[in-house]
Order: sequence, then structure tokens, then C-alpha cells
Amino acid sequence: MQSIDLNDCDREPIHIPGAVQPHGVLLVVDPASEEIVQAAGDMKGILGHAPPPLSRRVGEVLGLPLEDFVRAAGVELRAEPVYVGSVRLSARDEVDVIAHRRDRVVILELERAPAARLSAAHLLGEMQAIGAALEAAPDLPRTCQTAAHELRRLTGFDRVMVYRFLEDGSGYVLAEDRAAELPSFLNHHYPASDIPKQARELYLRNVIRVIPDVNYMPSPLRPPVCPATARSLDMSNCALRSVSPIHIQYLKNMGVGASMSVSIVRDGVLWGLIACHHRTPMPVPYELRQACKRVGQILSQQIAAREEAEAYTQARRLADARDEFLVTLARAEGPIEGALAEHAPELLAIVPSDGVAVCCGGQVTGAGHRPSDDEVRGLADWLLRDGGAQDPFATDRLSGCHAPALAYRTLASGLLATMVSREEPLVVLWFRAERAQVIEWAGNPHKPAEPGSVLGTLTPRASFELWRETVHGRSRPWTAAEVDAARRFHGVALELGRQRRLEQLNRQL
Ligand code: BLA
Repeated sequence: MQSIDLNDCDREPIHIPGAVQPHGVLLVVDPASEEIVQAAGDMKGILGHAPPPLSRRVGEVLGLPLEDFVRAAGVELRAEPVYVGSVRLSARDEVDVIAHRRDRVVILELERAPAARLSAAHLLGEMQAIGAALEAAPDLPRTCQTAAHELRRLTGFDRVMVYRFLEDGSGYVLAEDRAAELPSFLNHHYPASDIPKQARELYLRNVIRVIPDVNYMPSPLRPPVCPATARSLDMSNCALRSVSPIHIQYLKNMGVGASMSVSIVRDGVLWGLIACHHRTPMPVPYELRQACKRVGQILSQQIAAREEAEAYTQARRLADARDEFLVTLARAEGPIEGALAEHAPELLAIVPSDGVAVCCGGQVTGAGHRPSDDEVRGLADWLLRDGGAQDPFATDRLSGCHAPALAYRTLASGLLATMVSREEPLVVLWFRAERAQVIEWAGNPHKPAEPGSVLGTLTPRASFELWRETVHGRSRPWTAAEVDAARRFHGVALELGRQRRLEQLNRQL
């Protein structure tokens, strides 16, 4: 049997495919001589003659020298593509010219302009209306739902989804707007290998890609190696970049005829994608792509604002609960350990949890649902010995790192703990119960790919049939604000403990 190495997916150099999608023409120009040194794409359809215009001056194709063309447009050529203008190459077709610099050459992409142009007034009006609709949505899921709906209305794709990445690189469909006759993909999960690492990295830098027709024949760059740089052409920022054949097969297996995706970026991290499908070919002209990019930006900003607001509100709530508890603690008589044990139920408010335990030199007290005293002691010993390098210690899958916890995983699959003192061991442990989760995968996630017909190649899974998996041993995860609440609690409890000991010493003197 052939073995499958999914790491191969991460290794495919998708930025140097050596070919383009043939709905346009790509010309590589040496800026010093303005000579065309490489070309690919639909020469006949766009330029009107089949032989690539190699070794010719680009001015002969555009009708005026590139430098003049760029100057007239008032733009500058950089690594980020810009719209330079449109030219009429034959009596019929207007062609959009998009240009950028890469590795000391200029890359021009020529695409047929749409028959009916959208006016700037129209597009700006749309952007304003979409911005307002996203802002008016009451919460994050409904913001995403609105974005899917609006982007579908703007572009006409059959299905528009907001796809969110999870920590392990897998992801799920958080919102969807689709043609009524299509089945829903809402809440379906997809394994990390469906969008491999290098693709996710590229999508962070280049935020939109379109495959107008998955049945295209890639058109190779001629010559294959760029004579000006002696290297393969880096097409990271090219709209016409030919797509990974594995991904093309994936889309065909899904019954998709055209695809577009727009990155959702938050704090320099790829948060998700707006993923669009169409059953038949679907061209997306430059100006519409720019509008979609803008929708992606607005959605990214909305997501950041809403997540930040939520974290802030939560942090405030936790701080209030902590202040209240510390007043109680300060009023209590005697050593801090005793006060903590006595007021254990109130500790549940400091960090929202199902149970709490205070373990002080082998003595256990607590409140809510928690493991037995012996089990808590075992856990505290383990934390003080091994687990406690990280303080606060937080996990939403305790049995994965502490095997004895398998026995009490229904009570405590989540643990947030802080080692208030190590000399006289004092550990506070908050627990969260198991939340068994049924995950609906689109196809078997343990077999995201199958061996291809050629040895050593992969082909994506053919079936996206729903595959239910029940995940055990996990709790609701601890948020950053909750972990921070435990950290702050540790700081103040430590200080209060010191003060108490000093007071006691003073009294004894
Ligand atoms: C790229 N995979 C992608 C892209 C998406 C997905 C959105 C970006 C390109 C595009 O816009 O079409 C995956 N599409 C999805 C998912 C949904 C969707 C999850 O609509 C959910 C609804 N793919 C595989 C395997 C490999 C693989 C096994 O299934 C590797 C062996 C690779 N996917 C792969 C590669 C790319 C990709 C290499 C990059 C394509 C490119 O940009 O060249």
C-alpha cells in the first residue's frame, strides 16, 4: 500500500507554478529596455495574434511606452499590483492593464474588461451600504452572515461562505448565503490539509484569488526561466497565477465550477476566508475584485472591533468580581490559606467555572463540581512538579497532558490553575466539565487525501459525505481574559499572604 504524506501538501511551491490561467495575458518586462522577456496566456484572444510578443518593446503592444503609460496614470509600480489603465487592442475589446514589480522585473497582467463597467459612484455606494450593514449587525456571527449575503449580492456567486480557522489549522463554515437549491455547508468542518500552510501564508500577503473556470488549461510561461533574473518567476502577487492541480481536483470533486476567496486578516493572522463557489464559470473583473477586497477589509475590521470589545467587557467583569473577592479576603482574619479555603465558593466568580479547589499543603477544600480530594492532591503535586512551569496553567483537554484525569474527565476536562505559593504549597484550581462535541466533517478528516495514480502523488478525497465525530475530553476553552484573571489573582493573593505573615510576626514580637 502507498503511504500518504500530507506534508507534501505544504511543500508544493504554489508561488512559482510556471503557468497562468488563460483568461488573460501575462507579460514580464525588463524595465531598463522595456523589452518583453517572458509571456503566457491567451495571446490570440487578448492581443489578437498567437505568437507571444517576446523580445518586442512593450510599447508596441500597449500603444505607448510603459513609462509614459504609468506616468499618465499617475501611479507608481511597486510589489503591490496597481491598475494602470485600459487599452483598446482591437476594435472590439478593451483590456485592463494591472502591473507590479517583482525581482527587478515588471509584471503586466492584461485582462478583458467587462462589457458593462460598474461606475465608481455605483461601487462606492455599494461599499458604503455594505459597511453600514456590517456595522449594524448585532453580533459577530450575524456580521459574518451579512458579509456572506452582501458579497453574494455583489458578485452573483452561487454560494458565499465565511470560513473560520481554528487553532490547529482546521476550520469550519461560520456563515453562508447560497442559492436555494444547493445543500448547506453551514457548520461543516474541514481538516487543515485542505488549505495547506504555504497557501495560508500566501493568502496573508495576497488577499484575493479567483479561479474563473476550474476546467482551464494552464498556459505555460515562455521561456520557462526568466532571462532577466535567471530564476523561475515568483507569481505570488499575480491574479492570473495558475492554481495547484491538487486544489483544482478538490474543487471538481466538490462540484465547483469557479471559485474565489478573500482573506480575513486580524492582527497579522489569517483569521479566515470568505470562500465563494459557482457551479459554472464566473469571471470576476478587476474592479469587482477590488470591491471584494474592500468588503474583506471591512469585515476584518468589524471582526477585530467586536472581538476586542468582547474581551474588554469580559476583562472588566472579571476585574469587578476579583475586586469584590479581595475585599472579602482582606477583611478575613488569620492566614490567607484559611481565608481562601473558607471563601472557596466565591472563587467561582473570579474565573467562571464549574468547580474550584484550594489545595494547601495536602488539605483540600472547594466548591462546585470537582474531582475527589485525592485526585485534586494528585493534580496539585503534578502541577508543582511538572506542569507548573507555566503559571497560570490552562488547558481545555486535561486528560491529554495528565493521564489520571481520564478517570474524571466528565467533571474536569478543563483546568485553570495557579500556584500561589510553592514554599508552603498553595494551589488554586478551577475546573470546567467535559463538553462532548459532535463535529460534522465534510468527508473523513483522517483521510483528507488518497494516493494519486502516479506513485508519490496525492489526490484530494472524492467524498465530502458528512462524517460525524464525537470529541471527548474537551471543555469550553479558557479565554485570554480568564487566564489573565487567574494571573492577577495570583499576584494579589501572594502580596496579601506576605502582608499577613508580616502582621503575624509583628504581633509575636
Ligand atoms: C487552496 N483550499 C484552497 C483554497 C480554499 C481551499 C478556499 C483557496 C483557493 C480558492 O479560493 O479556491 C479549501 N474551499 C476550501 C474549503 C472550503 C472551500 C475547506 O470552499 C470549505 C467550504 N487540498 C486538499 C489536499 C491538498 C490541498 C489534500 O484537499 C494537498 C495535498 C491543497 N488547497 C491545496 C493547495 C491550495 C489549496 C495547494 C492552494 C491553491 C493555490 O492557491 O494555488
